[in-house]
Amino acid sequence: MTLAELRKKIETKDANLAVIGMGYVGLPVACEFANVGFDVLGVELIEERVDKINAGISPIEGKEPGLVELLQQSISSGRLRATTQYNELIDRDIVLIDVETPIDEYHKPRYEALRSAIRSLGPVLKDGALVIVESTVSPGTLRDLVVPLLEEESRKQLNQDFYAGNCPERVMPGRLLENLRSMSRVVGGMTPETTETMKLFYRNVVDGDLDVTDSLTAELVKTTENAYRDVQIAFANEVALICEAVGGDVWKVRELVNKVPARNMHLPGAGVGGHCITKDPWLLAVGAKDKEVPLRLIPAARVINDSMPMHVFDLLQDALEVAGREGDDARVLILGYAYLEDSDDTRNSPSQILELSLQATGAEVSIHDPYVLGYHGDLYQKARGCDAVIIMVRHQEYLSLNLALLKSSLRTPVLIDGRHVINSEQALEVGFLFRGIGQAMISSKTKIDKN
Ligand code: SAJ
Repeated sequence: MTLAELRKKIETKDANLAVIGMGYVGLPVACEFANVGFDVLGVELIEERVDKINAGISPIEGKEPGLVELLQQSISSGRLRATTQYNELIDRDIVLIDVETPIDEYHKPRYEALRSAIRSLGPVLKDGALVIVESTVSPGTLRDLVVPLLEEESRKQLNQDFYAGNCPERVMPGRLLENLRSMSRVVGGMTPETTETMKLFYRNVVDGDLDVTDSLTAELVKTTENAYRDVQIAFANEVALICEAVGGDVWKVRELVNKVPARNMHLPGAGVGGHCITKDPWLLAVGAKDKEVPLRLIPAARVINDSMPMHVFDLLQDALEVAGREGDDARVLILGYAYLEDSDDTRNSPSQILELSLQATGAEVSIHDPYVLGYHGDLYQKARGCDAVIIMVRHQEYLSLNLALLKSSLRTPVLIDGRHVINSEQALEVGFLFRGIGQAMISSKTKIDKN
């Protein structure tokens, strides 16, 4: 099949597709294309997940507006089906690859899932098929890994017997469908004609801009857009540390800095979690490192952001010392275990690092999070008898804390604010020993009354 023939089949929606990897990215994509009339085969290794999908049950935790209904429509219309069997891909015109691409402790990409998907796809790859990598990969991966492996496993030639490109995902947990439809996408084929064919295909589900370019640029854009955010957050965090040291208030500083045109100082905080911002800067860096490019800023930003949970730990230890409560017999309540406000997603959460560090000192740690299973409950009850409360996530519920009630519940009134939720003056008026990221150290002579 030529690309011209494939474009005709896309226009009449006779082109069928497969989505390899039915997770946060693959499932919504499969549902969206099925919903606009394409025949979609979802390929997934985990049998239990396949069964759930075929029964119209979403395997994704957390609230995803519209996803369950869309999945049920797609399954009942017969346009979406899931399987564990790669040999069913034999008739697929378009194959989307949405598998995980994590990094290891040495910040190297782990492409096992990607390689395994390609090795299974190769032998059954249809003549003239279009393979699109949506997973986030380091720049050059399609050219240097995906295509050569696919040619070897399929015994086919790129741009003769099959076509390939990148269209990096831009989804966000909690807004999977909304982002998929509205966010612009970068469409990068290995040839301009492949790119045009991909654009025609994605126009069926994406209302946002489809920015056409080449495959390498698409890989660079995706990893750069997240590395940019990580560096910006690290800058804000470093300014916060300076403000603490010199007696300033980083929130006031940020407000006034951002009044200056072309300034966009991000939010300092208790750390950077999630599976995008923590990983993509390393994916961007790895390509350059192999070429001996002296990378200093991007790795440094990761180090700064990864250090912030321990900075919160230090603020707590300082406050406990002033309060005369040693770390090893302290009882601490962490407010917020997800990595992001009003989310239940705990991947790479800064709170997990803080919890482990506190437990290592012998402190007794309890956790409250209205979204994360196992940590629900009345936070004032949980605060009873504690020596400190630490706010790690800006969940809606924490924006209206009853400070007087919270203080009366505590054994020692220490309040650490990792996300600028609390007005420090109010905290002091109520009698807390307060420490906030980016806010001046309250004088250690602050008089406090222990309950
Ligand atoms: N964070 C800060 N300061 C900030 C912004 C975020 O400390 O100024 C922290 C958050 O608390 C969180 C982490 O960084 O722990 C990540 O927050 P995020 O808002 O970047 O959320 P993510 O990780 O879900 O990032 C996604 C990304 N979207 C995609 O990859 C498609 C990212 O590119 C988006 O910029 C981001 O959402 C967004 O804008 O919402």
